[in-house]
Amino acid sequence: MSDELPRIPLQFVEYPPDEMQRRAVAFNALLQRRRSVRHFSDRAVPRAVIEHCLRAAGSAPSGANQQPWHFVVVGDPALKRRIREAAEAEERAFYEERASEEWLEALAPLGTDAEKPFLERAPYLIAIFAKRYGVAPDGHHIKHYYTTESVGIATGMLIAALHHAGLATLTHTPSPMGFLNRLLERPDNERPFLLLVVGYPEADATVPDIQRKSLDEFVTWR
Ligand code: IYR
Repeated sequence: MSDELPRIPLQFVEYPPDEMQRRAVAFNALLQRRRSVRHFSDRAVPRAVIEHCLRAAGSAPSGANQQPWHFVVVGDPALKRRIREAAEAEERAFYEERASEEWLEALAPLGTDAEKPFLERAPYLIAIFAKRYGVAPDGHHIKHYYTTESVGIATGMLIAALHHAGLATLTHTPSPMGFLNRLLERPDNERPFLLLVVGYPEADATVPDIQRKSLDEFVTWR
């Protein structure tokens, strides 16, 4: 007996070249407006929008289609507060002791510090976990392939979907993030990958005046 799945027709949409060009230009313009935001409003965000963006993220390609991710959406104020407290404790240790001079110098232009009020203020925190291995119903472990790549792609798609929907995000990586397993009651096979802060920006939010590399700085054609 073959383990191969039945096959179905591909649902592919082809655009004429001029429309393809317009779409590529428009999508780039959209993504170029995305910025990591650190000043969040406490305005509520419709849960259904988050759900659709998560569905989009869940469509990401993954190693052997194992979809080795789990997303915990935190809207509960008490839980957000506990996450903030735990994250700030790690961040204080990072900024005061753990970070090398070189790392602190790299971060200095961004003006970040150990204070993370946005973790309480933003309406949603999405904790993203990478499943290092799967667990079958009988308890045996299922090896996962390309877990980091897969979860990274899904996270990128989630960030793009949220931005496209009109929401601001911040990729936050308190290090280490083990406290997320404890606070969010996630099992040992799940490794915290990233904490995504989601909401509207504060009306007077500012961002550092960064520059993005130009195409010829990061692309080679052969
Ligand atoms: N996790 C810390 C430090 C930090 C590290 C990098 I690399 C950044 O791009 C930004 C911050 C923090 O969140 O402040």
